[in-house]
Amino acid sequence: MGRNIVQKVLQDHLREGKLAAGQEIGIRIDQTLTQDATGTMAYLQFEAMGMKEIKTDLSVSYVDHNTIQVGFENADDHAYLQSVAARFGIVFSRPGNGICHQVHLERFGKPGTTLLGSDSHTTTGGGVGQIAIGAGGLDVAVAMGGGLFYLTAPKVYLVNLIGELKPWVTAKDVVLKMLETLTTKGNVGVMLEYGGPGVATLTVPERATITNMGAEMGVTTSIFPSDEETKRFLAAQGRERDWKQLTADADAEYDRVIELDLSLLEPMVATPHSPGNVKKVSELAGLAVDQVCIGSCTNSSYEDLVTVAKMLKGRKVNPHVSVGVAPGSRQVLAMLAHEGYLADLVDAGVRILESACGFCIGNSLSPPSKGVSIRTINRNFEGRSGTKDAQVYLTSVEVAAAAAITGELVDPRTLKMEYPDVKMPKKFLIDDGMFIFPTPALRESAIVRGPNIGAPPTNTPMPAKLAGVAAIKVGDKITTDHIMPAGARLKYRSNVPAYAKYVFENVDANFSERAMKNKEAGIHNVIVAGESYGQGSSREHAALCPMYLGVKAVIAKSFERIHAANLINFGIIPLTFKNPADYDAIDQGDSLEIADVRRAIESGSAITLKDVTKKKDIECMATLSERQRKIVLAGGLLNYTNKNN
Ligand code: MIC
Ligand code: SF4
Repeated sequence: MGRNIVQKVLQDHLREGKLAAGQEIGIRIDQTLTQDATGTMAYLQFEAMGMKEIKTDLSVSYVDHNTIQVGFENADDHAYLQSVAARFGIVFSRPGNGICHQVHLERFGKPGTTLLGSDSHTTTGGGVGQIAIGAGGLDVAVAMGGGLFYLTAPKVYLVNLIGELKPWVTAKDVVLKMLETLTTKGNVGVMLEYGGPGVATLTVPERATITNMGAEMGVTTSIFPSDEETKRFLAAQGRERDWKQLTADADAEYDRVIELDLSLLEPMVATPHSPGNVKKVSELAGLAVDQVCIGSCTNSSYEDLVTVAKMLKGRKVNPHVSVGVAPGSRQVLAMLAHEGYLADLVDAGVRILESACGFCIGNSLSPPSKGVSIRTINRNFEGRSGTKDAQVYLTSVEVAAAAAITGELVDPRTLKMEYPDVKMPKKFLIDDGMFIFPTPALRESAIVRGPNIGAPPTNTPMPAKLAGVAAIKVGDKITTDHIMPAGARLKYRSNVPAYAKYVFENVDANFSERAMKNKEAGIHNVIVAGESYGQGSSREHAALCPMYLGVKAVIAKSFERIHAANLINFGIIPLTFKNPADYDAIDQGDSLEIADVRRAIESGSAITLKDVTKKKDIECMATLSERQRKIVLAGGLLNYTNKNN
C-alpha cells in the first residue's frame, strides 16, 4: 500500500510504537525552537533535568514575544536565554531578528524533518514540508536532550486543492475556509496533508500561512509536499542543499478527503471572538474600523508586506484608523527598506512596529474600548488584544490594507484598484548577523540569572485520595488565554508564583486567591469545564500555574491536544465525563472526591468522581497511555524523568 507524506516522515522518525491511528508513538525530533515567553521555563526545566547539551541537529532560541522591556523583567529573561543558549550549544536569535516561525521558515526549515517548538504555531514549518508540532516547553526540553516526543499516531486528512486563487483572494482565505469546514474543535489527533494540482500555484510563504492556522483547528499539524516551488524558495534563501522532494505515493490512503476549489473562494473574515466564526467579507461590508494591525507569524512575509505597500503607495491611511505594520522578520524589514517599500508605508502614515509578536500577543496597540480592529493575525479570542470589549476581525493583508484606506471592512474586489500581483523574489536578502551561533568558547560561559529568573516549581506525587472542591466551573471553548492571560502579564513568565496570581484573571478574578487558600488548607482544587478545554496556545503556564495553586484534576467534556499533554506533564489529571450531561450536575463550590484516585490511575480502571454536595456519583474517563499514567502518578514529567535518570 502506498504511503502519504505524513506516514513517510513519521515512519522515518518512529522510535517507539506502531503507526496506527490512535496509538501512542514516540518520534525523534531533528529540530527544536523556543520563544522567550515559553523558553525561559523550557530551559529552566532542561537545567532541572540535569541536561548538559542538546542532542538535536539544531535547536534555536528566539526572542520575539516580549520585547517591550517595560521594567527589568524582559531584559533579564533575554540575558538568561542568551547565556543558556551559549552554554548548551543552541542558536540564539536576538530580539529584533523577527518572529520565530517566520525566521525559522526562512533560515532553517527543512523538508522531511521533524520540528518541535514551544509555541502552537510551530506548525508553520509544514509550509516547507516539515512535520512541525507545537508542544509545551517541558516536552521541548526533553526533545532537546535527545528524548522522544510522544504523540497520538494521527488520522490523516487530505485537503485536495484544485484550481487557482483569483486576484484579491489569498492563502488566508483558504485557511479561513478550512476553519469554516473543520471548526475549532473536534480535530484532536488529526494531521492535514495538502495535495492536488492547486498546491503548485501556492508559494511557500502562502503555504505557511495555511499551515500556521491549522493550530486554530486543533489539528496536530498540517503539511505541504516539498516540490519545485519549495526548491525555489529554499534556493532564494541560499539553502537549495536543504531541499529534498517529498510527495505522497499515487495510491496513498487517507482517513478523509476534503476537496477545495481555490477558484471558488472569496475574501473571508473571522468575526469576534473565535477564528472559527467565519463569514464572507462581503457580508460585513461597511463595518466602521478603528484600527488595522498587519503582521504576526501568519501574514508578515515579504510578499504580504509588499502587497500592503503597493496598495498604500501614494495614499494616506484613513483619518479614523490607526494602522500598525510589524514585519515578520528582520529579513523582510531590511528588504522593504532597501527596495523603497518602507518609505511608501511611512509616507502613507503607517506606524512601523518592531519585527516581533507585539500586538498579536496583546502587549501593545490594544484597541480603544469597543473598538473594531482588523488584524492579519490568527487568533481573536476575547480580551487577547488587551481590550476586553474590543471586536477583533481576522483577514488577509489585502482586506486589512483596504480597511486602512477606506476606514471600513470592504471586499477589496469592489475597490477600483489594480491588483498588486506580488511575486516571490528570486533571491531574499540574507544576513544571519542577528543570530549567535554556538562556538566552543561560548560553551564555557556562565549562565546569567537576574532576579526575574525563578526556579521551576515542584509538585508532589498524586495523592491516594482526591478530596477537594470544584474551585471553578467554566463553559465551552475555554482558551489558554482565558486560563493564563498573556499581554501585560507576559513579563511574569519566568516567575511562577507571581504569574499564578493571574490564573483565570479575566474569567474570575478571585480564582487564584481562592485556590491558594484551598491549597493551604489541604483541599485539592478541581477545574470543571465544557467542550474543547485549553484551545489555542501551547503555553504550559496554563497547567504549571494551576499546578502551583494546587489543582489536581480538570474534568471537562473534551480537551485540546497540547493543553491535555501539558496538564499531564505537570501532574494534573485530565478527566472527561463519560456522560457529558453530568457537567450540568456539578456547581462551583461543590465538594468533590475520588476515593481511590491513585489506584484507579495505576490500574486504568474507571474513575468515579463523587459530588459530595449533590450526593451524586459521576463516571469519568482518563484516556492515558501507560507512560502518561506513570507521569501523572509521579506528579509530572520532571519528577518522572528525574526518577528514571
Ligand atoms: C500565542 O500565539 O498564543 C503564543 C503567545 O504565541 C503562544 C505561546 C505563548 O503563550 O507563549 C502559542 O501560540 O503557543
Ligand atoms: Fe507570536 Fe502571534 Fe505568532 Fe503567537 S500567534 S507566535 S504571539 S505572532
